Amino acid sequence: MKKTFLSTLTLAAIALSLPAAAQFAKPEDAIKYRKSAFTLTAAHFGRLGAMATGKAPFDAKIASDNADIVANLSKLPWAAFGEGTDMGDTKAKAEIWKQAASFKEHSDKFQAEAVKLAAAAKTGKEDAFKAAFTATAGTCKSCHDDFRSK
Ligand code: ASC
Repeated sequence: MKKTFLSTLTLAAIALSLPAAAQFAKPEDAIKYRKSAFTLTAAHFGRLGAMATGKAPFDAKIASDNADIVANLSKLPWAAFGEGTDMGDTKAKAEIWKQAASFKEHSDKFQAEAVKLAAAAKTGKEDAFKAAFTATAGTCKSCHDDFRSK
């Protein structure tokens, strides 16, 4: 009983410390993790994009729900760019590790804009949402331009 309680506490502590301390047994696990996070991000960002570009009608609730998800997902990939994860099934460029400070700036910018996008979506104002979407998409693009292979 006591043991079960302790391991529950341990598991809870581990879960709470994620993603900063995300542990990956193998480099390919880290690569799979970050690609999964980006795949989910693209899916939810795509739903926002459809509304921002008029391909779907603007719906404040849908925008807010998806933007919240993007803001949360935006925190996840970065802990999975550790040492030794530059090789394998990845489009990650060597510059990520060679220009680590710049990569961090880019990832911080995306996270900050994603939070602003979620706030803008919450206001229900379509113009504010569109402007924040464009700003966030710009951070995706500039990071991809510098740090992701085609
Ligand atoms: C998306 C998506 C990206 C970004 C980027 C923004 O919807 O999948 O990678 O937006 O195209 O410029």
